[in-house]
Amino acid sequence: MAKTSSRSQDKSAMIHDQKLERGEGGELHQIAVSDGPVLTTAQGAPVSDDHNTLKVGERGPTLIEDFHFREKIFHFDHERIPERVVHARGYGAHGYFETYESLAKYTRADIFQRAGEKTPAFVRFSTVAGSKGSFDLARDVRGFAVKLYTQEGNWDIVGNNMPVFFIQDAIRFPDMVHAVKEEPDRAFPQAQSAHDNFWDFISLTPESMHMIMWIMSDRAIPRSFRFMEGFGVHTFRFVNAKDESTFVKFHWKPKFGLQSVVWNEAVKINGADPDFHRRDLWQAIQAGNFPEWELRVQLFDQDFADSFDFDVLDATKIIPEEIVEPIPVGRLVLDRMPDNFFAETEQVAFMTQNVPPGVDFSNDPLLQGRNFSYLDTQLKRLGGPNFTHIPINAPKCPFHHLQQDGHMAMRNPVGRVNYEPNSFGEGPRESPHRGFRSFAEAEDGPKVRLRAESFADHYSQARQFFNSQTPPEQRHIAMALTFELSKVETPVIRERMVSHLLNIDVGLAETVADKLGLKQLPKAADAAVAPRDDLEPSPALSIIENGPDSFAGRKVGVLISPRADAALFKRLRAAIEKEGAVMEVVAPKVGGVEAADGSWIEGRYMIDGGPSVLFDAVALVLSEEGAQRLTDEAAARDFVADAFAHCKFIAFTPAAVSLLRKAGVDPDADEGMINLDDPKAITRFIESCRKLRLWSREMAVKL
Ligand code: HDD
Repeated sequence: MAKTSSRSQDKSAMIHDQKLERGEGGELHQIAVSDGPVLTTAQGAPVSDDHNTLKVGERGPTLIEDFHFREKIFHFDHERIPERVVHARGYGAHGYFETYESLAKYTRADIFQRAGEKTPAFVRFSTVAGSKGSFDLARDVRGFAVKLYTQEGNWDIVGNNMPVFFIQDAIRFPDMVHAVKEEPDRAFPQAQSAHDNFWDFISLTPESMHMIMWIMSDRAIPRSFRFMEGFGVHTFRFVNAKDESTFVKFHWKPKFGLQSVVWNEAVKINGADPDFHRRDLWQAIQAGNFPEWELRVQLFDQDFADSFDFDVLDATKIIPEEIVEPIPVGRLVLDRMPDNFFAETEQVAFMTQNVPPGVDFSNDPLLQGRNFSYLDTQLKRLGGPNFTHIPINAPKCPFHHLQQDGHMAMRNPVGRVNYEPNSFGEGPRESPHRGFRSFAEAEDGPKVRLRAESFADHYSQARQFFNSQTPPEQRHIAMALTFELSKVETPVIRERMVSHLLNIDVGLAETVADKLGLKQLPKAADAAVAPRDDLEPSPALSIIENGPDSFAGRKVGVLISPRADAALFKRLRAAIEKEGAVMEVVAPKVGGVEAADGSWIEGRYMIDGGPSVLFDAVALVLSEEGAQRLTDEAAARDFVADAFAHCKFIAFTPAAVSLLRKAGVDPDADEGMINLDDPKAITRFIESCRKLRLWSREMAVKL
């Protein structure tokens, strides 16, 4: 019997390849496909049949000779690379950095020499603890890693959306990460810090207390990557052409202001759309609404560092923006999604040690340790030392070095000379003038394993952070601590945490202790340095104080019913779009509804596929009959009840009152409930939405 077969001989195949094509009216048709490029093996051999392995007879054993099958499965078996040990789940985009003015006075970094210069950039946002397939709205730090392809080498600012960190010395990082990740015997919880191991480690690590305030705040549940800040965290150095150094801290400020969700919303978003942040970035960039951040730098000299209340080398401390004002130096715009997620976002390798001439490190012991870890991890993750040959990691400036061979070498030297010095006058040479020169800081001292005493105050800035929050934000911190600690099974760990909170804010400690059912308050934790209460609150630390001044970039979910008022719907859409926001329509059925005037209103979601947690504000454009029907649907009642409980602005047609009431929402509850019966109501709705949430409602709904 002949060993070859072809799909034309395939008796069981009933379905032919199909392709979608648009007809003249824009409608999609399926058509059969017969031509297109010929499928080949990776070696280029054309393939005759990709659906059937090579067998002896129709029902006989498969032959090992089937090289196409073996190559296909072999490659599939090796599709995965190890996920990042932290920051496994991430999403990236391309863009550019535009320099405002020359910073030559402070740094010789080429990127800061010429006003208006654009430098290509790639940014990857991430969560820290969860695996690659975890959900986006975990309570977690967000990674904010920026790769700038400068004319003098790649510069990576591998930062987070919080300006401080859990630990002061890199040697503690593996313990901290082990503690937060799923517990090793049971392999859960996934992407959560709400478990014993994490809080055990934290409660035994007072240096983490400032970071704990950040991570229990709404900073840990951002509404969008587009609405969060980024920070380089450490103190770095700028070095100018005269080899003079200035300390620098990097801050990324989102153009559209800060915004977070509330915890009850985050929990529901994770079910409704686990890819909420990814989808948001994708949609914004595809729609041409390019996210943007301003880079601001805090610059200070040794005298300031010596006089500052805390050690500038301690990554658990900030320098309040009110003390050293961040100066705007450029803007980062993200305007293109990767063509391929794996090739770019997964394989991108960020490394703190990637700095160009003019940028240098400080002695921050966390940064010094990171400078080892990031190179090391890429070898494991990307499988060899040639990961800079992967296009996303390659510099975009001219480069010449003498490194060669190794796994998957893609760029191989030509010619005879692969060493220097050499007598042939070939090959690259060092440039003492242009090359990277470390700042010549004088160092002298005994070798010790010690933590400097200047790192010993663990509570003062935690207290300052708490005192800088608005009342709703303070409540959210208390609720987050209560939630997290309620999941801790070991009572002594819960108590130990409350003993730390007593050093931060007694009211906070009391609220949490009460919710945790503690019979009495424990003693305050011993503090190496007494917590200070003379630090001025810093308004820059509040999200609510730093929100946007427009509703641009946000989303309104409009719940619509059959026989709705089409003219009102159109006016609403026009007003939302004029504000630079997006409207998405939620309808009782896939496809949309027929309005009262017979026109068709296209729907984006069915109600249970488009719950109100996906939107920043909602509008109910319902007919009497439509509203009546919806009162029977749990998803419709939840849509309304959740929007109200999450303090969102709700606009509604008078007919929607029956649904509101059935959902337990009083249509006259507060100024966040906007009845669309008066002609100016749409304007009032949009103006209200600029505030994002009606926080004064929060006490009434007891979130
Ligand atoms: Fe880290 C990844 C940010 C401390 C070791 N880190 C990683 C990423 C970000 C940060 C944003 C993801 C990069 C990407 O998208 O590929 N890490 C931070 C910040 C820290 C910090 C802001 C403190 C200020 N990290 C830190 C320490 C160590 C590491 C102290 C080890 C000593 N981090 C790593 C790593 C990762 C990483 C294991 C995992 C994957 C990778 O590097 O490429 O090397």
